Amino acid sequence: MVKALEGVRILDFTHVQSGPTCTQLLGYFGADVIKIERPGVGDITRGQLRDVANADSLYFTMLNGNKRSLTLDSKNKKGLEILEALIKICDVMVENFAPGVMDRMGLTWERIQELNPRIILASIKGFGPGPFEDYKVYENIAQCAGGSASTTGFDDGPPVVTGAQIGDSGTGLHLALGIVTALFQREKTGRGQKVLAAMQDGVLNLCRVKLRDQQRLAHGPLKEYPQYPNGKFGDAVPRAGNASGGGQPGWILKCKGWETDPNAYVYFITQAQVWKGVCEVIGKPEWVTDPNYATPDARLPRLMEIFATIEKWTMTKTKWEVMDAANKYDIPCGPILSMKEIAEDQALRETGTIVEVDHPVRGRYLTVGNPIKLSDSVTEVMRAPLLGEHNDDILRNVLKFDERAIREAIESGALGGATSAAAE
Ligand code: CAO
Repeated sequence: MVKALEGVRILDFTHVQSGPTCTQLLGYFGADVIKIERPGVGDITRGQLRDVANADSLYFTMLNGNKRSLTLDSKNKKGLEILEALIKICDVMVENFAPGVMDRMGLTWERIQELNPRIILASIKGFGPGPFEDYKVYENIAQCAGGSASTTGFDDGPPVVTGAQIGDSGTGLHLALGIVTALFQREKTGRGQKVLAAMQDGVLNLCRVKLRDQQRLAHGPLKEYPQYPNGKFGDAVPRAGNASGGGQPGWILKCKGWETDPNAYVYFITQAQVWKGVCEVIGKPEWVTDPNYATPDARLPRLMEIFATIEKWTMTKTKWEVMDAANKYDIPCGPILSMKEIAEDQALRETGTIVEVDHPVRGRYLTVGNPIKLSDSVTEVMRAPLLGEHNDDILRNVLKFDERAIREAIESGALGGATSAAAE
């Protein structure tokens, strides 16, 4: 079966998390991803948070599946020559270096276009054009600058960052969409273009409901926020704890075993359409007609009291029992799943969302497969490459170098020392 992006060749000059998530996703869809790494060290994540001595870390292996690795010193004359030869035959070049790094390598947009006018140059930066454009950025900085941290956490506590990597992996996703869109446009124009995804912009895009609330605030209190009706609203959107961002009030409630299990909780939603069911399942049928509870508007000022009552019921059941009982009434609710529970989840494995992969050095590991399912393009998750594992393969089969050219490349030091072919 032909894969969606088969025939698309990606020059992957990314590192750490944001860029690699983007190119891994393109690899899942069938693109040929050639990852360029600095000889000797490679992507810095290979050695970060190591759990198995001398083996590439999970940080690296879970972000770099479905890629080939070529070690290349871009500051070596021959190395730059090889890089430029690859630019000529690739459809997309992806990078997430600090601002100015590509220009310092001599790879300006003008030079890249000169080499290949059809190429798409896709970049992740921390900030878009403006006062901070030259700054380096990591995940949590983007969460703070994009509006997520100021709106996450509880009202009486400090701003909080979220475990979901919305700055890195979130921006990687944005960039992937930009790339396939540019490829689609190239079908009509024949030209490449630059694609930029700034991490601050990506986080803000995911926080757009909070910018919505910022504007609503000018017209009165945010009635679905826990601050209403007793707390105070300032001039900026406050942290809303676990309140739902939409029109259906929700909160996280304790379940049976919460005293010892930190994840014995459930997210419970009191959506207007299922209010009757909520009243029945928690044993409060009188609330269906009681004017203090019967309508969404009547409930808004007493949401916390309502959730406290619902919690008395959820605390008598496990999160799975709550989910089961609530869904019988079509009441949406979410068990708080630990990473241990997710890692062991059979259904997620069956759909390929969690995949177990073999690795020659570290042994078997779990990774997240393709979260986007296409009916006509099956994802096969392949292990991450060893550093420089495909040096020979790429010179020989992609760049079509003959024996002499390969020898010259090796002798120039562009690929690093003899040890850079780590796969041997
Ligand atoms: N051969 C030779 N040199 C190479 C090379 C190669 N194959 N690959 C990289 N380098 C060099 C670069 O040329 C650069 O050198 P100069 O500064 O001398 O020009 C150097 O490595 C460092 O690049 P960098 O500044 O991008 O790396 P850093 O570790 O200092 O910063 C990061 C990392 C992530 C903060 C920065 O790259 C950045 O802000 N990127 C954009 C935003 C982003 O993606 N952030 C998310 C990262 S994931 O949390």
